[in-house]
Amino acid sequence: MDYLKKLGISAIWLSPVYRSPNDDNGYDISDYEQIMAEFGTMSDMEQLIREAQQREIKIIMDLVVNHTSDEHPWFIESRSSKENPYRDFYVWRQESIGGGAPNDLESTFLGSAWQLDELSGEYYLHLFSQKQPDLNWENQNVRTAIYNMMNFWIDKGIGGFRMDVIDLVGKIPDQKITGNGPKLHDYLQEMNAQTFGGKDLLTVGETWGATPEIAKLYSNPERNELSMVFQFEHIGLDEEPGKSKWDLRPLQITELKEVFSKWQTELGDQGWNSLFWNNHDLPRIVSRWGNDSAYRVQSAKMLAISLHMLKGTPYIYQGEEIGMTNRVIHDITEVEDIESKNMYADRIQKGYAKEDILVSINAKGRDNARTPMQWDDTENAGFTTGTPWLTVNENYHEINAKQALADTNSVFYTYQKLIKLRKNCPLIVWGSFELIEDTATDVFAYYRHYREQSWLIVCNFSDQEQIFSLDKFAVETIITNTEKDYTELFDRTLEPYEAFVVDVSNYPS
Ligand code: TEU
Repeated sequence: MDYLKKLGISAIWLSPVYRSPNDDNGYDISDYEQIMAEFGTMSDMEQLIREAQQREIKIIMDLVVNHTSDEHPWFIESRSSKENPYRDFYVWRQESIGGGAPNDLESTFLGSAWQLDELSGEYYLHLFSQKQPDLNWENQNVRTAIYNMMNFWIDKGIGGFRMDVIDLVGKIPDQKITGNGPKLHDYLQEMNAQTFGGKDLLTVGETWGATPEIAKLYSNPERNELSMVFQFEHIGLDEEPGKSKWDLRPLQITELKEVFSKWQTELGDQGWNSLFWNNHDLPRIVSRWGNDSAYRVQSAKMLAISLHMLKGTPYIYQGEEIGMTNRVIHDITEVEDIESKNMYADRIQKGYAKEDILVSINAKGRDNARTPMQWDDTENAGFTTGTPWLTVNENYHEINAKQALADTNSVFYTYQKLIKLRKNCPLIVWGSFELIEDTATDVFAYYRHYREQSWLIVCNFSDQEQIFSLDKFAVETIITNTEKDYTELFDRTLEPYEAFVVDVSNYPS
């Protein structure tokens, strides 16, 4: 906690820590009001919240309410008979007229989204694993039970909620509508009124299907829904269009610039975005769009600067702040994640070569980023004296928090400085965004303008030198990943992954 305080963050989003049989790393909850035994007890949790409060850090809980575990008492009751009062807590349907599943909806983790329950002969819906039955949000009793549970946590002093796949809760499975269903925003307004509304709490919706227009529905303060959204448009840019996340193609920086620019400008004053490169579902950014060998430190800093100078609320995934890299896997037996395991089995069956599937998993698998935090160079990187869930990345001897803290040039201090700048500079929070279009393809350059102030941000996204030229002088260097002087901006050669931010305001003399 003191390490995070030193980094300067204001809140911690915890992935789910509730009781769970761990079919999907805690995203399958069997008791919302108990802590997973592996993590500790409720009194440990209360201590965590207290200790965080003392350091002015808020604890954001992961709210997973599209589905529960099939081991949740509600589901155990629900499947016990058609007459049970909890039957309608979940989405049960009869087989289709021709026999078999009610329709061809598919699970995110592959295969049919419908599972036959032998006892009643009916099918239940699971948009994720078979052990994650979907709750029936059309049932008012379900919504009330969820709001009561949220209030239980609010009363404990948490700082808000990250809402797992919240865009799915308005689904109409019979019409094959999953995301952005017609009642979604009514539900969120109801939730807001009955739980966090009017309180000093942060709420962020995980909304894979959000466009800027949809993001405004969630996050326009006048609508009383959420504080902000996670939208994922930039995240799919290295995938073959129309195929899956496993079908890879190289990232085009031009497209990345277009997507960022669109989100920076289109929300206007009517919505709020979050800023992130990676999370527990995504590969580590330095391995993905940076360079985790020769230019690890340089590219990690560049990626940090390019993102943290944008408008929105930045999120840092544990270890990103020290430039942690993807773990390399050599065989499917090293993988725990249900998504990768199911995809592997599916593709083997379809005749793909094992090596090709492993290339996809090493690029995009969720376990890439889920290895333990690298604290120091002792056994298990100082993370545990027990056996960790996943083995520690073997590079922990070189990359760890202790080493980063000792090196004033480390990635850590770039993040620390960026966080401090944001807290002190209204320009970063509120300034307007202007893309500079006339640059080399791999250079992302933009202005932020606020009142009479203008900052210029220039980032080289490639491992090659690039030319950047502007007929202007800078009055001050704000942050950079080099030792250079940036007064003169005309015809500059950028090093691989160079990044700098300078004040280019024309102050009245
Ligand atoms: O993720 C939503 C989701 O759709 C992911 O499965 C995502 O599609 C995938 O990781 C990208 O390939 C949330 C959680 O963040 C994830 O960890 C859970 O597995 C999922 O919901 C189910 O609760």
